[in-house]
Amino acid sequence: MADKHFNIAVVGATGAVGNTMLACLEERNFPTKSVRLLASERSRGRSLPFRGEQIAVEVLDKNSFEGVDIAIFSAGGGTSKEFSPIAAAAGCVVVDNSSAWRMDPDVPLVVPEVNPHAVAGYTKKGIIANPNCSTIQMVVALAPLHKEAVIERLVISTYQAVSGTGKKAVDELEAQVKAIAEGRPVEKKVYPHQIAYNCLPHIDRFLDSGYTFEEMKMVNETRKIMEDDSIRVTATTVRVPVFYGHSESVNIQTKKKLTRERVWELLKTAPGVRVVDDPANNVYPLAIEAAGQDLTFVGRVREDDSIENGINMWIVADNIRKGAATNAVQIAEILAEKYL
Ligand code: 25A
Ligand code: L14
Repeated sequence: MADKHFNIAVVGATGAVGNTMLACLEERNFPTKSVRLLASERSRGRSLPFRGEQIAVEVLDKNSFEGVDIAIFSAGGGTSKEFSPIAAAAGCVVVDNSSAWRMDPDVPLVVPEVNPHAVAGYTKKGIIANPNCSTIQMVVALAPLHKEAVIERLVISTYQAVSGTGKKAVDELEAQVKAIAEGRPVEKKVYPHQIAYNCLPHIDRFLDSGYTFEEMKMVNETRKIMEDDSIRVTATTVRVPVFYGHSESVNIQTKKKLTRERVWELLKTAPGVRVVDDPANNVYPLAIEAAGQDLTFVGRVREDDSIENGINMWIVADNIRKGAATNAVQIAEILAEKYL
């Protein structure tokens, strides 16, 4: 792609994820010709820095995509549902971070370390979906194990940071911690319960089954990205008072036996993974250390002798970076290098 350069639009540029998308485009030296920043009416008049320049934020409308090659969306499901088809009709390829298109059979759901070939399917609707943050980091770590030993079942518990809900939730946790320290009453607007010094077994809406949408994303998206509908998955997703970085405890049952040493070996050469696993020295992945990084960190690898061919591990990544912005920019890189 040495001489090809692209007109890029970032929709939801002023949000937590949108902002980080700009940082990723800059850090990774994405070959941009121009960058257009789009957001809602609330952001009118703002500008954001990109490569040493201030770029004015424009209010998103149906004419925003003229001349744009790739539009990266992170403005929520409603905005994506309405504007992705408009952007695609204007001839640009959409990389969408919302949940709106992920399970559409005509929209590829891509994690570049796992199923980069799926990008080719973008031609059907002009849209590529970026998976849910918890799913992305998990499949990065699981794909090499699945390839070697065939994963049959996953039992997942997550410990998810408030930044997944956006800036307003980061502000809420901060304000609650401060209020408690100063002996003032706790105010809650974003979550139905106090999140400071608490754990909420509740992410996204509840379904009649008793599961949450977030839990079902982990079931359905994992199968779609790993291209194997036979993998059985059950998840409990939990919000914890952490600002950045999702942690996950994953119990894995495989068809073929994997030893702890073999898992380490497979993960040490896996793209996008860093093994952090020296428990004797108190070394294991931590959310505060993953924050700001693009890799997925894996540790606490153990054989689970309570089942046949079981492995336990602890998987941590920055939910705003690998869980959202980094993964979306990596998809745009594949488009730029191979398809546009
Ligand atoms: O549908 P989903 O997938 O479930 O996603 C829902 C929400 O989740 C976040 C994202 O929030 C999204 O809105 N999100 C999605 N995927 C995520 C992921 N993988 C994810 N978060 C983490 N990981 P967000 O806060 O990060 O970003 C929101 C951005 O979208 C812009 N936006 C919203 N509606 C829009 C729109 N842009 C165009 N058209 C629309 N209709 C939004 O811009 C933001 O950039 P903004 O202008 O609405 O907000 C700009 C500034 O204003 C502050 N603000 C927000 N709400 C209010 C507010 N200020 C005052 N009052 C408010 N009510 C914000 O802090 C921001 O700085
Ligand atoms: O990408 O943590 O589907 O509140 C929706 C809810 C991202 C995170 C998605 C949260 C998400 C989110």
